[in-house]
Amino acid sequence: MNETTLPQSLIEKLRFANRVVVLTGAGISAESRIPTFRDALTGLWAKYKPEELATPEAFISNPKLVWDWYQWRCSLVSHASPNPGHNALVQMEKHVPHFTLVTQNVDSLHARAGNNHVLELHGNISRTRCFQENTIVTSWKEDGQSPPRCPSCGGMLRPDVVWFGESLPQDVLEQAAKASAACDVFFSIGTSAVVFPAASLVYEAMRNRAVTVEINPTPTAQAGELSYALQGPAGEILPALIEETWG
Ligand code: BJW
Repeated sequence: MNETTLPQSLIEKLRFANRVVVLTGAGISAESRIPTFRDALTGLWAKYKPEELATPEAFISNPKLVWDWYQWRCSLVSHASPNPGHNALVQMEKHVPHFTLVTQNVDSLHARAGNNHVLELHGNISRTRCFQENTIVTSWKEDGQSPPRCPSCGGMLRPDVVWFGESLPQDVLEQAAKASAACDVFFSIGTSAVVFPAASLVYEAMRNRAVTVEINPTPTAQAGELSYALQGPAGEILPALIEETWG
C-alpha cells in the first residue's frame, strides 16, 4: 500500500458514520485487469483515444469501429472478476447504516461482488439499445452486420452507456446528488475526477461539511481540496481500511 498509514481520525469518523457515499471510477476495476478509461489502449486499439470513441459523433461517423470496440471491452468485462477493492465495499455496505454506492463504471463488478444497490451513472455495457428509438433491445438477428440492427425499426444498435454530450439518467443522478449532499463521509475511489457531473458530487458532500476521502495511486487535481488523499491501489487500501475500522 505504498506504506500509507491510515489516519486514525478517519477510522474513528467512519466507524461512527451514519451516511456514507462512495463514488467509484475505472481505477477500482484496474486490479480486475480491466484497463482504466484513460490508460493508453494497447494492440488493436492503440491508435484510438477512448474519449474520441465514446461520443455519439464517433458512432455516427464510424458505427462499426465504435461497436467493435465495445464488443472487445464487453468480452474483457465478462471474463473479469471482482477484486479485493470491490469486496471491501460489500463489507462497508454491511457496516454503514445508510450506504450509497455510485459508480461511473459500466462493468457490473460491484453488483457481481455483492453490493445490493448500485447507482450506475454511465449505464451498463452489457445492455443494448436502439440508437434511433432509444429503447432497450434484448435480442436481435446476428446476420454479420456490425452494429446489428434493431428488430423493431431496423436502426443501429448501440451499447446502453452514456457518451460525452449525452444526459445521465436523471433519476440516478438525482439520487446520487441527494445522497452526497446528506452524507457524513464521501469517498472518491479510482477516478481521475475529470468527467462531469460525476466529478462534482464531492462538492455536494463538502457543502454538508462531510469528511472527503480520495483513494488513488496518483493524486487527482481535487486531492488538495479533500480531507484525506490516500495514495495507493484501492485493492490494498480498502481492505485495510475495513479491517482497521470494523475488523
Ligand atoms: C486506481 C488504480 C487502482 C488506477 N486503485 N485507483 C462541466 C464542466 C466541463 C465539462 C462538462 C461539465 N458538465 C458536462 C460537461 C461535458 C462532459 C465532461 O465532463 N467533459 C469533461 C471531460 C471536460 N460531460 C458530459 O458530457 C456528460 N454529460 C452531461 O453532462 O450531459 C449534460 C451536458 C452535456 C453537454 C454539455 C453540458 C452538459 C456525460 C459524461 C459521460 C462519460 N462517459 C464515459 C464513457 C462511458 C461508457 C464507457 O465506459 O465507454 O464514462 S467517458 C469515461 O470517463 C467513462 C468513465 O466512466 C468516465 C470517468 O473516467 P474514470 O472512471 O475517472 O477513469 P479514468 O481512466 O479517467 O481514471 C482512472 C483513475 O484510476 C486514475 O486516476 C488512476 O490513477 C486511478 N487508478 N489504478 C485506485 N488500482
